[in-house]
Amino acid sequence: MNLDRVLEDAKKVLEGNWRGNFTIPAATLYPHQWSWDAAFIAIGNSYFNTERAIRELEFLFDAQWQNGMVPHIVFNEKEKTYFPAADFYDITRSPYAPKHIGTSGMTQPAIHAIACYYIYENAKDKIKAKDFLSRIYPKLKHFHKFLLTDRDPEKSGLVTIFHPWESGLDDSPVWDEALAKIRIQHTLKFERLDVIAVGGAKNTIPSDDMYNKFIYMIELMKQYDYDQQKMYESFPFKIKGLVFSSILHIANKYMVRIADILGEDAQEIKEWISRTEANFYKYFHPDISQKLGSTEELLFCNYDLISRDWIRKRTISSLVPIYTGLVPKDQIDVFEKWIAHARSCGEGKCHTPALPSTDLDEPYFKHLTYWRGPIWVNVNWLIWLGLLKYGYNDAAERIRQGIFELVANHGFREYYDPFTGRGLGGKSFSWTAALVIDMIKDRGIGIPP
Ligand code: 2M8
Repeated sequence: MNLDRVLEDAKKVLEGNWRGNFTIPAATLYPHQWSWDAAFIAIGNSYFNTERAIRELEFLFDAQWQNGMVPHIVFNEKEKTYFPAADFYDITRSPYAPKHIGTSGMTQPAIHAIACYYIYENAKDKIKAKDFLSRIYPKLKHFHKFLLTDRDPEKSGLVTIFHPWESGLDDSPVWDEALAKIRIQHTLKFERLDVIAVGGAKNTIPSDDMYNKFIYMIELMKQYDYDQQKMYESFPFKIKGLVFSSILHIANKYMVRIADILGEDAQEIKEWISRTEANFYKYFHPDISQKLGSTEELLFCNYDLISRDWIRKRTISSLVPIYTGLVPKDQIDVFEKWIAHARSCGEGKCHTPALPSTDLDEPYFKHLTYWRGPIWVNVNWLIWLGLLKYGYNDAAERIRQGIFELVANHGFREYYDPFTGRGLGGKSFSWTAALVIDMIKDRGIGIPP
């Protein structure tokens, strides 16, 4: 495989999606700036375009809410191909929302501190990069504090999400039961523009049922005027997010590194880290009396704060915590076996060793549908880094090569059919390109501390 060519093609994807201040995830389908996409994209750009990577994150954080929330979408008002747009969110209802630009009213995983550290590490001009760090650091801290106060009144060190979109793994089977309990009180009239953007391939995007709930939940957030405290009291969807909390834990570790570079006191961040360490198992391991991973049901699970129960679904979310480094050494072998199992279940059916988003044996697995089965590069990237951290270099390399094979043969797509490798969803997809750049460069910057 010619990785030099893959690298050049990946750069071209990022170049093509650059819009002057930010990078779109993919043309037509996602014409605005998305929060965690921006962080992944900045990681890719950090290798060859420091300024652009910095601009990407500064533009995003300019839209930060006064309560610290970084919105999951920053809208480009000229673009009309995406629904729901700024007018639908109507963030003017919140006193904390920015006035100069339209944003969504929810957030997404906090990968940004990690991206900022990449920018510093890869920058040739360290003075400029340090200047950037000093500008962004208080904003990052404000964001993390929002997540660990407004979204964690329990002081668990783990983040509560109010909408599946906040997880980033939109229609994952993980949310099915929680969504089923939400009753749509009045039907909203809207047109699904994503159907048009994927050329009518309805089986590759979330079902209408799910999508109607997603939109209805935004309507509900508006009824709360996006008031986080009130939402915490009675919003009908409240889940301690496993992937979100895993990422935040590592982002806090990178915050300590950034604080060291800047000579800042990291005491508060270290306290957040200790909180997460103390509670991760309590919230996310369904039966502490039994060993993690002794069955697949005993892997990590998201925790539903409303039903007060673990969400026992076999999806890639359960495997992502290898990225946190919180799996004890004596249980990590078993954990790694489940990672291999997720790939090979349905023996020989998978096209490459990259992991599908849902276990192939489950009735809710769908090989073409968004986060219900296809392979996504960003979650594979997290697991790749987690495996490297624990020294499972061969297993990590299999995933890396699997991803290379997908992009080399099927292009930089949003997601891939695990059976055939066929590319699905958005074309020339930015985070796929950005994270492939990181996997090719393989400098170890992202191996969690
Ligand atoms: C997908 O989510 C958006 C809603 O935020 C959508 O379906 O319209 C998800 O894959 C999410 O993780 C991603 O950030 C976004 C843009 O790539 O698309």
